[in-house]
Amino acid sequence: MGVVNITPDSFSDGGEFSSTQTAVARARQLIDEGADIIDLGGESTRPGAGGVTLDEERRRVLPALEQLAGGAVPVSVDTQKPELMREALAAGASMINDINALLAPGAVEVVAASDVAVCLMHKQGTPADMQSDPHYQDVVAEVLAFLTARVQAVRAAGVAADRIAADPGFGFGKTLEHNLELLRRLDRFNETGAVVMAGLSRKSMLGRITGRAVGERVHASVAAALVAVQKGARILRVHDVAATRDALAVLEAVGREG
Ligand code: HH2
Repeated sequence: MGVVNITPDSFSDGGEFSSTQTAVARARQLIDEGADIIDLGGESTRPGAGGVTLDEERRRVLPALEQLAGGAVPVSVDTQKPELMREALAAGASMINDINALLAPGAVEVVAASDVAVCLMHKQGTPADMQSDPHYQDVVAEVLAFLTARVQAVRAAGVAADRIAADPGFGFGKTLEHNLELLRRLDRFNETGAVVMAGLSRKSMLGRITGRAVGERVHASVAAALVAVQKGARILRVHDVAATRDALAVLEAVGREG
């Protein structure tokens, strides 16, 4: 899954693709590099982010979606807002990626009334406050329990398990040690019955490990992506598609024997 943030303030690519034209061009570049899904986002959820209005998010996302929907690969929309989910589905989105796990009133119903895929992500707190003091007794058990309950709730509303991805939400209300523990045990998230998705690309945990600024985290991101796949992730949310593709090609070639 190649990420395109149509925002002025995303931590990883803020401002680079904030017009419809640059966002669509970026999406097409990521498709050429081998992305199987494009994830369009119009709201930064970086630590400390304040959120955007529905009108502003709609203005950022829908024009690019309209140009990309029905093209070479399915388009996912990264939003927490049920109203935008509904409009995105009408405009041809194939997936809803919700860092709030469809907890907003009406969100489950919007997805259930469609036939698209959905990603349910865990976070502790909100982007505005989530990194102030993340706290867990047992991070893997708590995130797993949350995602299992959300997968069950969405399935109960009529969404088949093979339409659902579950994502532990690296960096969303987690310390470096919490993130590492989740990555070590990522295979456990298959217990949710959903496809496991992971977003580690360019995140600050990689900056903490390597000492590198956000624009210099490609190698660390690729290493993290390979670990995630080996631990069972089936969808990788990444900014650097070509580099990740090459690494996955090596992994697949090694695994092909037998
Ligand atoms: N991470 C970000 C945003 N959306 N969705 C899922 N499912 N998993 C993630 O890990 C995830 C996500 C944050 O990264 P990015 O979009 O690059 O930055 P920003 O939120 O600042 O736009």
